Amino acid sequence: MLRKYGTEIVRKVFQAVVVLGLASGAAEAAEAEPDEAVLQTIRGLLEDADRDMRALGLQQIREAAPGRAATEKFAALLPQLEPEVQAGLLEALADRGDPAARPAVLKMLSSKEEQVRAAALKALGALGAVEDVPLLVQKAAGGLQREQQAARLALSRLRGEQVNPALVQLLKQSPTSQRAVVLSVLAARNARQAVPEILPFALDEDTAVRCAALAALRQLADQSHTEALVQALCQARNPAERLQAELALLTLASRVREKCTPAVLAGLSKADPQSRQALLRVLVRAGGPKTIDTLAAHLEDPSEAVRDEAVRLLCSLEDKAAVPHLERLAQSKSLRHQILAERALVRLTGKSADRLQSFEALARRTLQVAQTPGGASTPGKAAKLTPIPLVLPAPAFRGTPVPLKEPNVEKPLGKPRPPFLAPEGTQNLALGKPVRASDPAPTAGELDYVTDGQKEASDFAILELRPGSQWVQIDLGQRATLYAILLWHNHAEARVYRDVIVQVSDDPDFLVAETIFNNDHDNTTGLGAGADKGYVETSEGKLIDARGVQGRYVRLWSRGNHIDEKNHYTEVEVFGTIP
Ligand SMILES: [Ca+2]
Ligand SMILES: [Ca+2]
Repeated sequence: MLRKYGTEIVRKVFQAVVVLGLASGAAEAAEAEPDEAVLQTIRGLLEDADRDMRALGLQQIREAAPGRAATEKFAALLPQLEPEVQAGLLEALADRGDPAARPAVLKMLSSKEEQVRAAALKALGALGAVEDVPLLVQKAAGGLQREQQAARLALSRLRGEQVNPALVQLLKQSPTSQRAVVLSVLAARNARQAVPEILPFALDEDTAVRCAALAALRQLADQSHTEALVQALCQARNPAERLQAELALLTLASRVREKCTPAVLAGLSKADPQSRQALLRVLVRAGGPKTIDTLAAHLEDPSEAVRDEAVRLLCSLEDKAAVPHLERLAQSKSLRHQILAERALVRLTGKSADRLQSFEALARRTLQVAQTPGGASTPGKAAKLTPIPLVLPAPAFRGTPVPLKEPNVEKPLGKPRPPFLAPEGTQNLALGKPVRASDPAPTAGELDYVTDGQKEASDFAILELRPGSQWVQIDLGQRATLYAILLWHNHAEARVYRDVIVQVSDDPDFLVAETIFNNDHDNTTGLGAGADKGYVETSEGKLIDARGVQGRYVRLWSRGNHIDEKNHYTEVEVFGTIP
């Protein structure tokens, strides 16, 4: 291994190993005065031109020469080193974990080099004290991006019983610009005891603060805070905030189930139509015997939007007790309600799809006249084509084994996918957009995971829906021209998801829809047989050509995968332009 180095380096390594080896015996007495020869050797390694020699020196700082006196001598080297080595030494001192280095680390915060300042901020996470909280908050809210991230990380790691109380104190006193940071840090620190102090900020004057408080409460709240979250939902001043409040309530309902039902029902009687729709979704998530009766009562709601939502939710239940209500809806005057009810009855009771198909044919005739056609549009000749900007997650496995027994699966390309060209200005329109799913109570994860930009393979970042044919649906907020859809189910393993179908529509219930991908070759899902091939899940995701189709909603179906019956989503990106 040492062959690549010259004899000079071999000699230095040999010398260092001898000196450090001799020292390791004496170093047991932790507070002993450090061996001067050891310190000199380590210093020499840090100043060496060779990268591996410096790494050896840093390794020694992490592990060798214990004790406060040695820490102080190592820390005293900081001002004399090159910036890159300073950053490395700061990291090594943090790993060493001796707070004796703190004064020297604080001095590095005034370095001219951003990487050094960021490394010093990060090191304070291990070496800092409660006194550093205000400074770290200031840097996490101000500073350059790298410093902000480092300060945030340090705040989430800082130890000591006084840290959370200090953060709560700052929450009350700090300027508005810093409050959102303090709130997210309290959430990252899992500071449950801070919830009473966080709650009032869910109704703060400032939108960013309200959203940060709701995001923190999503993580920290328990059933006793349901009423406060319902109030925050009902008082939301814009769609983004209402979405945050709903997600906080949905996550809470997944955790505490029916225990949150009384507060949700109480809120429902006073809420405006938009909040009523959200609260009905929360109620279904919580489950319990009152769900069906409450939904049935809202079939007579004065607001048409709430009535539609009650129908959708009733039709999403896996509960035969809903069947009598569905049968009544199937006889109603609304074509939308008839179709939704028939779809649910086919799924729940196995009844024939004949009646459903005649309703859907009627919808195609009537709705397509009312709407502008949703078909593909060819971009104008002037449109310049350019590769769409893709950012791929890290691969979770090497190679792409193909499950041999799975029918209709394409062979992996065996090399990176070629760039996909689309008109200039094409971007991911799905990021942060609201998501709904056929399963109103996912087994794991949350709806916003589908469009939150996090696409690394992780069990903690996956939405998991019940078995059977299930879908997720993204609301782009307005009609768009779509060129590509990039999706990841669970790419931690080489799974093949079954019956993947992707549709685009202008209608939230897909009464009329354009299918842009379908590998259900034997029509199990009942949306028609598709000619597309199955594929093996990888970190590259599946890129589907949307061919310029227009629509506001994108719906993605699947029916389990070749390993288990579950339906997973890590991320969906929808590349397009707003006309
Ligand atoms: Ca995600
Ligand atoms: Ca099939």
